[in-house]
Amino acid sequence: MKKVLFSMAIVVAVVAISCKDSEKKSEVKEEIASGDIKISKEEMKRGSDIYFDKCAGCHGSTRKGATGPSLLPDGDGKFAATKALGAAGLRAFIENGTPAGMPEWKGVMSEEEIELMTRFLQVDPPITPPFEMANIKETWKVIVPVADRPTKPEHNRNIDNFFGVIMRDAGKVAIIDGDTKEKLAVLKTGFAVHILRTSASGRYFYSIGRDGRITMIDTYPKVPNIVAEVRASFDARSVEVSKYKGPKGDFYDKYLIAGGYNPSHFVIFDAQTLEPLSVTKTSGNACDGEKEFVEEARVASIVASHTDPIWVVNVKETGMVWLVDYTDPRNPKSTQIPSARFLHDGGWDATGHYFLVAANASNKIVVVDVPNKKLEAIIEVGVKPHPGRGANVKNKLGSLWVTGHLGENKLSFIKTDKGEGQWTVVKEVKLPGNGGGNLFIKTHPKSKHLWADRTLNPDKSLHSAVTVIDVNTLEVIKTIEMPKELDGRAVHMEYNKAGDEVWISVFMGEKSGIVIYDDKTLELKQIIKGDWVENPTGKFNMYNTTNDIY
Ligand code: DHE
Repeated sequence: MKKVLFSMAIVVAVVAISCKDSEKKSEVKEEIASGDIKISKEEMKRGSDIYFDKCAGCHGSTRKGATGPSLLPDGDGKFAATKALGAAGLRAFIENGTPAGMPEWKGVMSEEEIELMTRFLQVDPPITPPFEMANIKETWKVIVPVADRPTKPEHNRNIDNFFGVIMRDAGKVAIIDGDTKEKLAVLKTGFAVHILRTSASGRYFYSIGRDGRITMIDTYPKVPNIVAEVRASFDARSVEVSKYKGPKGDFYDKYLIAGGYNPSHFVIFDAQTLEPLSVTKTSGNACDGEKEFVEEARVASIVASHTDPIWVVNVKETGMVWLVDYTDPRNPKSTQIPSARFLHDGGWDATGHYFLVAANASNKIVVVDVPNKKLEAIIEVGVKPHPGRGANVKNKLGSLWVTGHLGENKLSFIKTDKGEGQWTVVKEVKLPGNGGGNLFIKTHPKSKHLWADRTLNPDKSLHSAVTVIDVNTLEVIKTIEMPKELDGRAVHMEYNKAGDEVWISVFMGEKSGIVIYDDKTLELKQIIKGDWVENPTGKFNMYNTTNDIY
């Protein structure tokens, strides 16, 4: 992990996770032999698990390539055949990485794992079994039926200021009272939870893991509990609720959508019970070039509109933004907007009219006019933009939406106001030191500060710190080292409801924890740590997540 060039690939590198308890992800063939290559059934299973954990994020679940090249025995006409590279060639790539952004795996993967992967990658990829409506239904469990759930909170706590915190490697989500900082529950949610979203009424947390498992957490009982579970796919990153209430109907807490990496589809559920209602495949023509048909078209971010009964579903490999109308969830109608490849994460501008999403492999931000269902703009930014949901600030330059970058040291401020300069980068800010590695930024309408992490920067002094920028002057005002009693990388900031505290995770080191800063004074307020705080990643404040405050 030294000297690596940063790209989305490294995200996978630094999050090397054991997948032992995950369910079967691919069918394992009998003994496989291809020329001189021999690999047993057990090795094939182990190779599939290593590939799922460390490689699939960039090279695609079926090895057909994504932000990284394909890894097929006979090539795909664009990239070299793995058989032609042979064990020595593959080993060179795995051990040393590439200038294009593949990280060095030597020292991260064991010698035995590297040797196995040089054989695994030379034989045909395992066949992924189907995962369709019938399979999804088999995984559906209602643990507390709706009729048995409390109709009002059984406590006097302030649910709006509850935080759901992901303990990624433990496969758990902690619910913390943001007012008192007490741990209320630590719930087993499944393999490597990726994100949480909250119900439109601000009552439930929904988690989605990299194994596609959705867990629904109720905050009304004295001790928050899991009330339903279902699995949407083998591999997933996004989940979102319906957030529209207006003349077209009341959809608060009605439907839920989950996006699949593998299979490439989205599934709509009843948001109260998690009963699956429909599955829609996202494979299709790419937005550019020769109208290439893309089978593995993974669903990246999904965000709900507050002004229309619509989810914005961003399909990575095709570069298509789907606007999915959920008024008929068993037969959803979609408008597909061609944009740019490869779509990843994004969020709303301050008006909630425009959705801005990173096309990270093409170094662009795509702007979609959601109510009018059309592409508004495509903006060139820096190398590998990674906004998270972005951040909205207002100053003398106007209303600005911000993205950071994985591959370059800069934050880009995009003007979103109508008039001159709209949809252009009006300011770029350099963070301290060199190299990219910024994953997330965050602000709050009541704050004068914008916070930025450097999680994937190789320099310890940068990845264990966060930088604070004044939103009026856009000057860097302070870089804050995480407290010495913790050890790891600082990742992902979240404000409390009042907008006067910032919570930051410290993970991937010897001593993890959650660090809370006073947003006005920038002084440390509290460290939340203990045996139950295991590699925390994303933190989601109930009120801010429900209302898309960032
Ligand atoms: Fe994430 C958001 C995909 C690695 C923590 N991540 C997202 C979203 C996508 C995504 C598509 C947007 C979801 C949405 O808004 O609907 N992330 C991926 C990957 O494919 C990738 C690169 C590699 C992988 O195989 O998972 C990846 N992500 C990471 C990490 O290494 C992080 C730091 C820790 C982890 O979970 O392994 C990480 N991703 C997060 C977090 C968010 C996220 C905390 C939500 C940010 C928010 O504020 O909304």
